[in-house]
Amino acid sequence: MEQLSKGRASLVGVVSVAGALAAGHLVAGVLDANASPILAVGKTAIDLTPGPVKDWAVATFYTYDKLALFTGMALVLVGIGVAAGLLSRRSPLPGTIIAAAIGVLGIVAVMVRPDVGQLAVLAPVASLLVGVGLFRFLHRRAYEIEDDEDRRRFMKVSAGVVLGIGVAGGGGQLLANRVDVEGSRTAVGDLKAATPAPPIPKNADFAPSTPRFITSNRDFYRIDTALSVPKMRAEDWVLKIHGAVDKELTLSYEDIRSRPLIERTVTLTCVSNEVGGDLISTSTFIGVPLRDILADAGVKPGADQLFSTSVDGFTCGTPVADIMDRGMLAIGMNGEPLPVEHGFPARMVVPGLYGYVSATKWVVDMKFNKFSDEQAYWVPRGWAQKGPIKTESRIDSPKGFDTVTGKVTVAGTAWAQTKGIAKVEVRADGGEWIEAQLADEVNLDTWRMWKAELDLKPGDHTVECRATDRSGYTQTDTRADPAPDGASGWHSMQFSVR
Ligand SMILES: Nc1nc2c(c(=O)[nH]1)N[C@H]1C(S)=C(S)[C@@H](COP(=O)(O)O)O[C@H]1N2
Ligand SMILES: [Mo]
Repeated sequence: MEQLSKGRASLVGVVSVAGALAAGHLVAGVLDANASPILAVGKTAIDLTPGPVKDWAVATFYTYDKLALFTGMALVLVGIGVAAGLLSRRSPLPGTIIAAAIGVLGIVAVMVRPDVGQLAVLAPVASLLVGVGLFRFLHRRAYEIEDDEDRRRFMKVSAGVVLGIGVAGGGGQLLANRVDVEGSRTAVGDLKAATPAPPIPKNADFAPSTPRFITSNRDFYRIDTALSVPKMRAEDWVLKIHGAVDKELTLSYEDIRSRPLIERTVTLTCVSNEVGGDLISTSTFIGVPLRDILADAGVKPGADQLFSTSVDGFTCGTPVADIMDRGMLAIGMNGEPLPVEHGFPARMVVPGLYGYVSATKWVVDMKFNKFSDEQAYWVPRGWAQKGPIKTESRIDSPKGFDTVTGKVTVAGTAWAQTKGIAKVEVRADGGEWIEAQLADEVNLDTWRMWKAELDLKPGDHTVECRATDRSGYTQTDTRADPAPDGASGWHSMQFSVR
């Protein structure tokens, strides 16, 4: 045969790419789930994504940006497979070189990750060997086709290989999931605080015009760079506290759980939240004040940053003053152990600071140093080193472009964590500001719901809101994008009255 048909050449390329990934995924499943070349390539892609693209992805897909990432990766990989095949219609050499080059990239991608052990490099090595071997094997089979008999045999062999890929990939996935983190959560059981949070008053929200005051664990917003949720059992968790301290500490889950637990109702907010966005939720967290734990370590006076690291290598820099004032090591949310996506076994919570500078999930390492010594994950990516939450408010109803009849109740949410909300005002069509009625205040670290009745004539209207916090500051109308230190501006909503 002179050269392979385009279809057969593409098939050889795509099947080889799939085989390489499946082999790596299987080996990673045995050794270390985080070493899977699929995850390593994806995580490296996330880490290298320029800030604005990442913001756009978060804004567009919210937490589904991972699905988009995987879909994009799949399309790119199929494209590479097709290209490798088409370039190799006469000789297997171009495809072999491409397969080897991608394999080497995979090895590098795994080696530069801080969160995988040294053996993990065997996963992309398996990918490289299987990718190159499979490509050459299938290419030869395809090249040797001379009659219908050969053709049938080639299709059979290809089908067998695809089946093998499915088994290897699925097996790798099963092995990766064998860490029984849900079993560990169940074994922890319900968490009871020695010092419970005061009960939430019935008039703390205006649901269904506003969200419920407490967000259920299932509905709590989720933002993280983790492609696959880190799976760590409580019994395997250790927290290391070191750096500028008098005494290094290594704490187990039991060490934390056996302390007198406290409960605090806190509203968490993401710095990526747009004006009017929903990357904000409220929960009653259970845990231990960090101040108490750190008393045993003795933080040296020169340290101004708590540099924390999660089991998957995310890092976060928090001012020591805020940690000592109100930082918490949380192990539970709303009476349950933390859900796995929200940081089981343990995370940090510091009211008043955006999540990226305060709320490390799956936290395993706390180091004390100076802000000038070391930058945490988002800082070199264009976000501010300090991230206090801005006083903001949001209209929750009516929804945009709703048609309402009769008197209009405008309702929403306002927040100014650590300061508290003193007043919310609403105005229609640029007219007079009207003071809204506030729901019961729960504490200064949580959001506060509001509502106002407006008498509006039939037709189209635009309503705006603005909050004033207890320090006397009224939220600015100056619009700012989320980057570098949080969005600002008045939220507005357009709707019609009939
Ligand atoms: N390990 C880890 N912790 C993390 C992050 C992350 O990417 N990895 N993201 C932070 C950000 S940006 C926010 S807003 C909060 C969100 O916490 P949640 O997902 O529980 O709502 O987690 C913080 N903690
Ligand atoms: Mo965030």
